[in-house]
Amino acid sequence: MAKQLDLYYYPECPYCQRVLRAINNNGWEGITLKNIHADAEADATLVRVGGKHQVPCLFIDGEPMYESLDIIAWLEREYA
Ligand SMILES: N[C@@H](CCC(=O)N[C@@H](CS)C(=O)NCC(=O)O)C(=O)O
Repeated sequence: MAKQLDLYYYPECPYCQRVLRAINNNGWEGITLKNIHADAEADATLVRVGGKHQVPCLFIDGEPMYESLDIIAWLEREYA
């Protein structure tokens, strides 16, 4: 079964832009985008589950992964 992938981000964040660019350039599909500046519940979930208020954060089946370069590297492997 496919993993549930949720990317917590906000548009003004350059590290988020880096991840979003990689997603768009590679045509990776099936990633749900959660804009924490537009979605208060997502903002709260990020801190409650992830433990810190930092974006980008990719939730992989509910498990948070921080750091844009780690996220891109993980996605490259997943979508290879
Ligand atoms: N090294 C991190 C840097 C991430 C980072 O600094 N994100 C900023 C936004 S650009 C952040 O979450 N700041 C805390 C906040 O906005 O509350 C990465 O590459 O993902």
